[in-house]
Amino acid sequence: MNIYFAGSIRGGRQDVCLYGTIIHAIQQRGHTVLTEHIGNPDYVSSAPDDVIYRTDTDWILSSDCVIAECTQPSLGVGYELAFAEAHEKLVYFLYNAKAHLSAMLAGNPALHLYPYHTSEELESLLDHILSRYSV
Ligand code: 6IA
Repeated sequence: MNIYFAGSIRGGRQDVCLYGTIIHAIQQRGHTVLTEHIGNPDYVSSAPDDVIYRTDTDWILSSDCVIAECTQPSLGVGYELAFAEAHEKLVYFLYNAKAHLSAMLAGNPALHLYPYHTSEELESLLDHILSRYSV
C-alpha cells in the first residue's frame, strides 16, 4: 500500500529521528512510504513552496491512507490532515500520550487517535493499523 506519512518540518524537527523510525517500521512491513524524506535529518529542498504544496496534496490524494505523528505541533501537518479528511482518506494520528494534543484533533470523535507511551507501544500500534492493509 502507498502510505503518506506526515510529520513536522518548519514546525520544528525535534522528532525527526522518531519519524525515521516510524517510516522504517512501515517499510519493513512491506508498504511504500511516499514521504520518506520526512524522516531524513539532512533533508533540504530547493523546490518552491507552490511545487511542494502541489506534490504533497497530489500524494495525499493518491495514497491509500495517511499516518501522522502529531506530537510536535505543525501547521503543515494540521493542514494536510484536514485536507486528507476532506477527501475521505483514512487518517491515523500517532502522538506521545504526554503531548498536549490540539483540541481540534483530541475533540473530534470521528478521528482515529493513537496515543502511545513507549516505543514498544508505538510498534504494536503500527502493527494494528497496518494489519488492515494487505501488502
Ligand atoms: O508546517 P510544516 O513545515 O511543519 O509542515 C510539515 C508537513 O508539510 C509535512 O508533513 C510535509 O509533508 C509538508 N511539507 C512542508 N514543507 C515541506 C517540504 N519542504 N518538503 C516536503 N513536504 C513539506 C520544505 C523545505 C524544507 C527543507 C525547509
